[in-house]
Amino acid sequence: MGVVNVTPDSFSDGGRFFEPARAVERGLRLRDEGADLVDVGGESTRPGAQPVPADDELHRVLPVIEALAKEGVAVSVDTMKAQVMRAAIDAGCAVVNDVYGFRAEGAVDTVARASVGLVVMHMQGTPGTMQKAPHYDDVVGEVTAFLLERAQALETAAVARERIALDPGFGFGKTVEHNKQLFRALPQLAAHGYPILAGVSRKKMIGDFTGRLATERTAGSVAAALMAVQNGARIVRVHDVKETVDAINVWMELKQ
Ligand code: HH2
Repeated sequence: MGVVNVTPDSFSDGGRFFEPARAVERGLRLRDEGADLVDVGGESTRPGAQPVPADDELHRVLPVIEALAKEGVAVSVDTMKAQVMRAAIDAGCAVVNDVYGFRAEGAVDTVARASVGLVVMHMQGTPGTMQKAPHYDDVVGEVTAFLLERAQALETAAVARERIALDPGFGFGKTVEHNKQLFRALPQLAAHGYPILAGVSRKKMIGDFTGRLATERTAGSVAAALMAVQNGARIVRVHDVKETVDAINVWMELKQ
């Protein structure tokens, strides 16, 4: 999954793809570099980010989704809002990626009526406050229980199990230690049978391990994506598609 942030303030590429034409160009390029899915978002969820009104978010993402879908690109929309989900589905997106785990009012009903794929992510708190003091008694147990509960809520609303992927939400209300524990527990999470998505690309954790700025974290991010796949992730959400695809292809050829 390649990332296209149609935002002025995303943490690693804010402003670079805010113009619709540049966002579309970016999406096409990521597809050509080997992304099976292009994730279009209009609201930054970086720590401290402020919410964006639904109308503004729609104005940002809809033209980009429409143009990419018309070009045959499989598009996911990265949103927490039912209104945006509905419009994005009508505009041709194939997957709804919700960092809020379909807890917003109307979200479950909206996606239950469609046939798109769904990514359920775990977040403790909200982007505005989530990194202030993340706390868990048992991070792996609590995140797993949350994800299974949300998958169950979708299935109760008649969403087929095959449509659902789960994501522990690296960096969303988690310390580096929480992220490490979740990363090592990916095989256990995958054992529940849902495809797992992992998003670690350019995140603070990579910066902590390498001492690099967000724009210089490609090699660290590729290493983490490759390890996520080895730990059972079926989808990796990345900014650097070409490098990640190369790494995964080399690993697939050389592994036993
Ligand atoms: N991370 C970000 C955004 N959306 N979705 C899923 N499913 N998993 C993630 O880990 C994830 C996500 C944050 O990254 P980015 O989009 O680059 O930054 P920003 O939120 O600042 O736009």
